[in-house]
Amino acid sequence: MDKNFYITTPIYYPSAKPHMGHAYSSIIADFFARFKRIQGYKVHFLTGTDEHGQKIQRAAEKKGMDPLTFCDEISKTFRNLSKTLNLSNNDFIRTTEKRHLKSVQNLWNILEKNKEIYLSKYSGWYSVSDEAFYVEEEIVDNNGNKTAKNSGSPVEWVEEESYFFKLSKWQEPLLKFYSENPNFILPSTRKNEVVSFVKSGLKDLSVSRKSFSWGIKVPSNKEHVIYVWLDALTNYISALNYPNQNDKLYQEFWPATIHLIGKDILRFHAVYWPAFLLAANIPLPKRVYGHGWILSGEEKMSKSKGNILDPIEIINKYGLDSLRYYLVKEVSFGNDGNISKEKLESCINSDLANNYGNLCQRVISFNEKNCNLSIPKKSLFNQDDLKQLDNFKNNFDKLIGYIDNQDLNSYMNFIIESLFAANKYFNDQEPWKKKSDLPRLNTIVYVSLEVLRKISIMLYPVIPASSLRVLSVFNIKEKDIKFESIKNHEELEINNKINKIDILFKKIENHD
Ligand code: ME8
Repeated sequence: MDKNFYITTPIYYPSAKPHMGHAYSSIIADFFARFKRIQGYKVHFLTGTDEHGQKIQRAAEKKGMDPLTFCDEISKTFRNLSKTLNLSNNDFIRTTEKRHLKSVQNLWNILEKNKEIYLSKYSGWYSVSDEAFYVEEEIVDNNGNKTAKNSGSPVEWVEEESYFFKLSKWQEPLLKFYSENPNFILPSTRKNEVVSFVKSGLKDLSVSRKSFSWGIKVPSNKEHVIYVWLDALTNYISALNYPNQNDKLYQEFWPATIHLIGKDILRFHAVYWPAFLLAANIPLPKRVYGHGWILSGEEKMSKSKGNILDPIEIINKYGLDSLRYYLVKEVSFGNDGNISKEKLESCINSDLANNYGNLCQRVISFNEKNCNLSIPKKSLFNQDDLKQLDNFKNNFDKLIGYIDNQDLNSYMNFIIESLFAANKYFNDQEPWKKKSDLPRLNTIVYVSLEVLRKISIMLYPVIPASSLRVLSVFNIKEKDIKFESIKNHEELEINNKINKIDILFKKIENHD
């Protein structure tokens, strides 16, 4: 079995500070990376910033800065956000780095050598905000203001000499690839959009620009800079030291297991990127998952719309794990989702404080009073006990399947139901009435602690810091977490000491 797992986020434009949408993609990618690590995989998790192109050049000009200084500054805020979000990324790539430049120019040379690129002239619509070319049918005219239909971004007319990539030639091979690899594009509703776009006919793609200079130069013609998407997409292999295909990282992790992106950039990842790779004889990634948008009201949250919710502000007020939990659990993965302070507060109260926090607090304080903060000596498990414990073992393969199919919501529902069941079990068993039957009291506490351990392991990818706090009750360290261990009923060693824990999640009493 392939035990390597390579996951990437989009590399974000440092044209403005990061917002909740960026945090969302990164947190979800982190969830998968952490899950796969505790499942025993060797994981490479990449994120970074996409720093070339006209959009960045203009943003820098607006601030009166040279583009690199501008990028240095804002890229740093994305790097800091990775830390604030407690991302476990192995690398952070910037497209202004030398390793990337070398990789992009090499890919370009191969495409040119393979006669996949030719010089001609582009005339058509271009959106600087999307860094995308559009055909007439993709444009709407609102009283003379022309915008792209799908994104609403303004477009401008461009006419200039340009290199073209022979995208049209790859239409049939791409369709064949999609049909042979039905899970390459997910969710499947989005796959249908891509397939019909490709079926409707692919035109050759302009892959260089001449009218500005902020980018990677075409090696054979320094008047042109390479189209920012050809530049940006290559980050996924330049971070693995491409063009050195014998490099250990490249060998271990290419092709990528999953490119996690927002649905706005699916065409670039599911059409252009595989076409570039096919043309250069490089293996294709295994999956592209286009998740939905975080909306602000009914609209996409975006820098250009100015309706952003600052993740830092939310984290400062509610804590990181509350935000991580909300985004993983409350957004139906693959679809658009909403975040508001009210919804976040109600989620913190019902799931984190009243369910997880409550189980943790009551079992540990009961243990303190009755079992002297140690793992009690259990006796034989009865049917009620086994029902709690077996649940994890019996559903183990199903849970792994949820993750491998990116069915986050089923995974989360399982956790929530298990938490309810564990709280109910503790209530129904009434260990406080069993003081004259210590073997039974001890067994109930043992089972409850085991379930708390299992659920905390399941929650590790979602809320790593809080999960680690609970696991530290049992002296379990991060490096020792094994997902597989949720199958075992007797991991906790009798008589081992356990540690007390402060309130995990405070209930939010009233709005301000
Ligand atoms: O497109 N909801 O960068 P970008 C959910 N540099 N996710 C959102 C979002 C929202 N409201 N807004 C942004 C680029 N995102 C290119 C990518 S990759 C080779 C180059 C997330 O800064 C989502 O993942 O505009 C989306 O695809 C990405 O940020 C776009 O970030």
